[in-house]
Amino acid sequence: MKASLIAAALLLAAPAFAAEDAPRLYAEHCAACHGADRLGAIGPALLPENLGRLRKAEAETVIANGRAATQMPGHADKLNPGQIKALADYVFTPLPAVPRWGMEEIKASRVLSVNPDLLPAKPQWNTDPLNLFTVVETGDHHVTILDGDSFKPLARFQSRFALHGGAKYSPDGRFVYLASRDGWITKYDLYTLQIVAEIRAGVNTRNVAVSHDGRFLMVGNMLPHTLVALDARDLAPLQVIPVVGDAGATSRVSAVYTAPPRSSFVVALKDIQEVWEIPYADDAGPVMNGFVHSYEKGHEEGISPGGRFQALRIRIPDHLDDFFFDRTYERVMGASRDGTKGLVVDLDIKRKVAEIDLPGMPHLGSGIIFKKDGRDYMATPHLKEAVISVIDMETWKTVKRIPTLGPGFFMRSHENTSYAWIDVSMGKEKDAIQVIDLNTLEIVRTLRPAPGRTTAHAEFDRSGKHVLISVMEAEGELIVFDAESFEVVTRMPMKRPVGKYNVFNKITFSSGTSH
Ligand code: DHE
Repeated sequence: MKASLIAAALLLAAPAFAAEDAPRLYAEHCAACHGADRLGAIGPALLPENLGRLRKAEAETVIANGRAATQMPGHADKLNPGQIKALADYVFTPLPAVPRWGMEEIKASRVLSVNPDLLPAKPQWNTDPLNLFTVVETGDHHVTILDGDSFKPLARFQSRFALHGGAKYSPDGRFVYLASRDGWITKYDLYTLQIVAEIRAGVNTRNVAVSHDGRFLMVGNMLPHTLVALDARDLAPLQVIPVVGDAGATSRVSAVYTAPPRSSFVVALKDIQEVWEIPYADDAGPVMNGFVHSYEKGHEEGISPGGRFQALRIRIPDHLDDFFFDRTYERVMGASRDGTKGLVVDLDIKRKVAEIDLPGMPHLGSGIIFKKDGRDYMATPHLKEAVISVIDMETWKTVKRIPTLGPGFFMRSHENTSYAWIDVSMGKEKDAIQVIDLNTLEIVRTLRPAPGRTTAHAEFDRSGKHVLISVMEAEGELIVFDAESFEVVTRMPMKRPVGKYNVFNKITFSSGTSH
């Protein structure tokens, strides 16, 4: 047979995956995590406007091999190259209409369960209100409120689907705010153990920040490309801020955090090379030479020049997937997940002031600050490298790379300990927790409290005497360690407990934990 005939025969024999197969393949392999409507659920929204920096060829590689440091598995064993290509084409095809999620829709979604003005002034239980932990159990989408003295639960309630990111507290530690990947923000009262209000601020949400004065929440969305300001009292929406750069390019939000001494929210963006600062103090004064994009209360569409919250935009030479403040909150260390260099942006000088050697997907949001010989150092895990980087916060030089048993997600310490606890859950030795002596910068202990099971995310109690660790499995557990002897104190069964957040450590902005 001639070569051309063989080719034709092979072509006929190969299964044809026409575009119409893609919706079926999507429903079968993708919808459970990314939503039947492609608008995101546990996984992000899969729309051309949300795939950002990803190219179609890279999308095919991700579908085939999975994505490091996420819950995205590889599909090469289930799908052939034709099917993978059909799926990549499909997710790059625009939806006939992306649902609008503006002020009107946000407002209509709000559920106010309790009048915040009628809540009793004191806790309805008798334990240390500042040593509570909020524990997020994604196994069955519940939250446990745990007494950090007795390690007994005070309450357990159903949460929204797939909470992600740290629980955030009001400055007095009374209220906890939770964000779900599908846009819901929940306000929960720890004194009376009940939900106060809920609102859907986005279709696909990144995270939420609480102003240090307790008045405002700022929600960062992946879809639509907006920031949404809420009244912390009752979650009433105050303003929708479109995330728009030069020439009308819009962006997903990478993260929004509060900067207490600046009375502002600081925002990193996935698709635009800018950092935004949004002041919230009443006397914030005029916004300097930044561009103002705001969406005033009552405005339905477009960009208005006014609005309570205005964004000052700082141009930078990279996209930031996450960032970390120095102790003064004047400088932001940021990094793109696929880059090799981190950068330092000075929020006062309003430009990049240094570069940091940071390959291997640093997970900056999980970093800690600690003092050694009177100097501030920052330490961060990497999602793709078996190492903890230690960075001098004056020179911005990487002074040490501590080899670990594998890449990891989280790192924690506390003012009353000289140890930092890390997980190595992104590598093969998922069950190991390692302890670093911050004086010698050496690993001094490797613990395997649940052999063979994924173990991650440490958080200290208020005193720094105990460390809580998660066995992140469907039938998982929370394990409490003595922070000095490394002995197990107690264990509690939980349903995939992902994160736990101590009230005191969060509201005092402990340098050993995230804020
Ligand atoms: Fe997270 C916090 C980004 C995947 C569990 N994660 C955060 C924050 C960001 C972030 C920006 C800080 C938000 C905050 O607290 O305000 N996470 C990302 C990603 O980009 C990444 C790699 C991919 C993605 O899916 O978006 C990712 N994260 C995961 C997971 O797969 C984890 C392990 C399990 C899950 O349920 O999603 C996970 N992320 C967490 C946790 C925190 C978090 C537990 C809060 C840590 C803390 O102590 O504050």
